[in-house]
Amino acid sequence: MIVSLVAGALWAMLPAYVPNNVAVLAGGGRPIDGGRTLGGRRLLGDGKTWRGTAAGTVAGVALALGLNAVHPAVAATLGSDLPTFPLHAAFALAFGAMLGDIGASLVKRRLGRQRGAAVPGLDQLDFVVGALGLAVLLAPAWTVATFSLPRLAVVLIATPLLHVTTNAGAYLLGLKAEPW
Ligand code: CTP
Ligand code: MG
Ligand code: K
Repeated sequence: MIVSLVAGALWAMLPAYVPNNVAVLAGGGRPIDGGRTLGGRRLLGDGKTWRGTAAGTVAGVALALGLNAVHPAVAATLGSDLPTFPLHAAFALAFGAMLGDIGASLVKRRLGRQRGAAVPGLDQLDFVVGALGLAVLLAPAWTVATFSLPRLAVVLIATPLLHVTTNAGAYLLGLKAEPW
């Protein structure tokens, strides 16, 4: 019961988890803000690039399509009500995750935090808010049906834990400049 609840919540969020990690691997090139500043500070900073954002979004959508393909087998094993991902929901989760992360950088720069500075809480949940927010806008019925309150609670508790461990791992592997 608890296993299928946690599995369902993480499965539903996977297309939102992958984009940020792919952006770390694929990032580089032209920053989205093109170097522009606001009040003497960068609008977003060099850590938010077109390439990272596009690659992260494509990866999240591709992952969702992959999950759709293996859905019958996995659902049979887990015996839970795992969702499949309509294309617009997949896009909303993946691109929304990127938008949430970009929004957080906008906020961090306004607060005077340099690129890479840690802002606990914001760093771990920005992409969840972005993903679920865009999903509610673009795929409202799917989102309400998929993210029951228990699943939402699991997402809010498990995501920061997963985020902290994957980023620490990426740092230890030399893929990321900071461990957060
Ligand atoms: N990245 C990217 N494009 C994005 C998000 C991330 O290219 N939309 C890449 C960048 O190389 C970035 C790295 O992934 O440096 C790590 O992402 P993140 O921790 O979100 O960025 P920071 O460099 O820490 O910058 P910020 O302080 O603005 O979050
Ligand atoms: Mg960072
Ligand atoms: K971030």
